[in-house]
Amino acid sequence: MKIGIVCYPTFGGSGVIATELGKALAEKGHSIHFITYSQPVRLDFFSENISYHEVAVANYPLFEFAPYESALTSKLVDVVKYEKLDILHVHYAIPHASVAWLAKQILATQGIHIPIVTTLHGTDITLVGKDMSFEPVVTFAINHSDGVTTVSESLKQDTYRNFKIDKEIEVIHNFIDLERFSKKAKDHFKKAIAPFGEKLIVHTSNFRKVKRVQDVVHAFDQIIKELPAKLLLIGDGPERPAIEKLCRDLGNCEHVRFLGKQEAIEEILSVCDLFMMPSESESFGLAALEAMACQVPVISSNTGGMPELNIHGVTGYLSDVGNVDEMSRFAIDLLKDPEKHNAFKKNALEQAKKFDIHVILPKYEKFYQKVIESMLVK
Ligand code: GMT
Repeated sequence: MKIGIVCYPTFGGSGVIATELGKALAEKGHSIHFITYSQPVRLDFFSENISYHEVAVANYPLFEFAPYESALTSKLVDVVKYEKLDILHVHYAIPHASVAWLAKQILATQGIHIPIVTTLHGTDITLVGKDMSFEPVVTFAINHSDGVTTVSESLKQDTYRNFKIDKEIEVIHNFIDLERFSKKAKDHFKKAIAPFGEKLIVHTSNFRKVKRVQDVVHAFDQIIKELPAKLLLIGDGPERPAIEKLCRDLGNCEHVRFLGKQEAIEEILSVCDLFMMPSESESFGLAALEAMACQVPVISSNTGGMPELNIHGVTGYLSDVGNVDEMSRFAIDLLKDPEKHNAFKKNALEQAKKFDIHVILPKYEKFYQKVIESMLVK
């Protein structure tokens, strides 16, 4: 198939999933066209089956806000038409789903009928999408997509709850490349960062409010009262100054390392003992899946799709959002019990295998086929 993929080309989960999906589809022989405003971060190699089309927005003194959506629409029309795409797969509803719909209308006037698949990723539904300033557009764009998927059952239910949707939604979970994300022998790194055998607790995110990184720091503060540990905070974002201030106020800065945005995250995860994800809302929790694939158990909130991934008492523990005391108790209990910890590490990997890219990829291929065929019937 010739597939166009539209996504945010950043470190965010939706961009990562879209890029990895495109790369895997290309490996299977499909012809993939990424259409984004800059090169996706994980698209860092050459493949004969992958093309990248950059969306450039013309600057003009009249524009206070650059009209990205118009530029993206025109680019989609161009790529679909000249590359003769079979299907367009857009990730994240805002603005990609409505832009794709407009491109589809323009193409229809030229006798080209392109099917649109929209994948909803989380905050496009649970946070920003339901805001009054976006809701009518999101509702319309979902209802007018030819196929809609969500990355968890929970997100599917949230979509039906928050919007008036008359479309059938298919759940296709996030996935993981287990060749890349596996436990690597990086003991020298562990020795450097935890020279006295301290336990390593890790959190990765974009440090937005929704991630509640401060809960990680508070929980960690309780953990180090019980056992020697270090906290690795990976990523960056708007809450970083507040998180740093909290460490200073709690007086635990010497045990907390801010590692910034990291590419080879699997190498760091490989030496960690526990992953924490206390998010306010989380449609799936791709970062937790990456940790689990590297045999790191997860302490998370029980929000959104987290219970579909993290199994309470098996791969880690789930607590109510904000229940920092319970999260730290679970962490201490697990880190002090080597037998249980080892069992959870193995369980985490077994659970991650259910989301192996080789299991999930055919579901997308089948879904594309179904959507294309349903268009032919019309
Ligand atoms: O978590 C973020 O803030 C990034 C966001 C995105 O859209 O890039 O991630 C969402 O999509 C990921 C991939 O499908 C999911 O694994 C994350 O759980 C989801 N984030 C939230 O729902 C907060």
